[in-house]
Amino acid sequence: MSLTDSIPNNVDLGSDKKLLRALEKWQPDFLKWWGEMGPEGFQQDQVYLRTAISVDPAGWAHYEYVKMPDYRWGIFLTPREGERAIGFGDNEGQKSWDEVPGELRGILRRIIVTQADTEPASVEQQRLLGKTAPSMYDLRNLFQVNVEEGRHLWAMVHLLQQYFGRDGREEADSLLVRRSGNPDTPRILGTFNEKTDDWLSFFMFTMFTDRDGKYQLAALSESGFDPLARATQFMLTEESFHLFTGETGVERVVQRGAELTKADPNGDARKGGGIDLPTIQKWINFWFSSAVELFGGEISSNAADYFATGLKGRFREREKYGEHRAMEGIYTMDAVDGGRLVQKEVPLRNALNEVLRDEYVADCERACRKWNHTVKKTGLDFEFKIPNRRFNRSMGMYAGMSFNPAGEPVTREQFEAQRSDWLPTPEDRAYVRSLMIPVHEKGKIANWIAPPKQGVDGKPFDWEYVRFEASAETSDA
Ligand code: BYC
Ligand code: FE
Ligand code: FE
Repeated sequence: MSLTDSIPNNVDLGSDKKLLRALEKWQPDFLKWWGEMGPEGFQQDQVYLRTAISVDPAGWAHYEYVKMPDYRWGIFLTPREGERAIGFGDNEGQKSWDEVPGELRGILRRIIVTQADTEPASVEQQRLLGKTAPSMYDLRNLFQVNVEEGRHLWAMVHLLQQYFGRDGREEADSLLVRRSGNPDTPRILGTFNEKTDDWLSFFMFTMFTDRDGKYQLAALSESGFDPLARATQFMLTEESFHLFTGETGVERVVQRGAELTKADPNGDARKGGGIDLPTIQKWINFWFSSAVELFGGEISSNAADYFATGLKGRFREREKYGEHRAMEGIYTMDAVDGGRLVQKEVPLRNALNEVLRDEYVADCERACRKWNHTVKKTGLDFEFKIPNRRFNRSMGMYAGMSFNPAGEPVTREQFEAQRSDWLPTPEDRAYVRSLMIPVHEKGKIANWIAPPKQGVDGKPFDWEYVRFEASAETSDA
């Protein structure tokens, strides 16, 4: 199969010889990386996966059994609707760019590289999880997320190779060299170097970290650099499944944890082999506080520049806002001044990271209300809370001070004294890890999690989502 056949695309790859050559050179390195850093084991098994094959909203993907290394990582840009103008910032109303404007080359490359870097990072973080999947359905969903993050890397590498010449090709190579958690060559953003080695963490990651992805991609889908806007729009189509995996995954752990709490005479879910709700809350506290860092500093001249130049807009900039310059506005935030919280007025353009973070926090709180509804239905009296954004920060304005989950200032000593109530302890992690015993048989599920309400692609939960070609020993080795 030629490369143009093996890469489904709508970017006319066949006729762009230079791009084709660059991708032909990069593809073997990508596959080598996938072999080394992608899911460990299962590479010879047939997984029932969705593959993007077109940009038609009614039928953009199809499902089939495929071995992961044979997955067809394609390149798709959402089609343009007529002439597009830059939607915001100082260049509002001018024609959007089909090529990179010389003066914006550096910052645009940086944004694309930062976005790109997260995609392989997440695959690396999740590479061992297949071995402990709680069900065949979850195993398949993990691999679906993994191959699509791989495709997101392709989407960004396409931009780097097509629009950034030799620099872009070098950046594309470096994306396969950095490694999540490696002290010498780490991934760029903090969260993407955290361990994600238990399934509760996987669900938290797809709930909270992939959700940062949704908001960042949405902001980039407003971009005046048209290829970036269209690439990220299409990535968002796939992203909703990742968020679904996280949000419903947490919900299923909550459901089971609540059931087992009710079932135990002393209300101890761990007695029945489940995850108790206070432990789930600690995982929420950890992963939410790690993910909110991804929005950057509260007061940011970078964010102001991205907006002013028309590279990165607000969430749903075109639909939600009537005024797209954001020159006059003032944003009032809780700032730290001499160890105290004070209200501070910030020019809106410098507060745009915070504006995006607001959207994100509201979305997380919506999901949390759903989890609480699930708990309530079991008759248990317990409420989850999304911690305040100031809690447990190591970057930005709040980093130098300590706050409790409600966002109130506490001393460093108070924080340390209560750390084990708020964040996972080594014992909590060991307990959760002890539950991570693989259940790979069709229709079966681990005891610590409830089954999903339905399966994937109209199939039942009890369906063969993975056909193990190799012997069980080999695939589990
Ligand atoms: N870790 O003005 P500041 C996804 C750096 S997730 C480490 O505060 P800025 C996905 C920053 O680079 C979405 N460093 O921040 C999810 C700067 O460095 P310099 C990924 C950090 O630049 C799951 C300095 O601190 N996409 O897709 O406004 C699975 C101060 O900068 C961090 C994007 O992020 C951090 N957390 O905002 C798979 C979109 N935060 O200049 C995929 C592209 C900040 O001092 N990125 N720094 O060297 C951006 O738009 C911006 O880079 C950020 C940072 C919003 C991330
Ligand atoms: Fe992604
Ligand atoms: Fe994702």
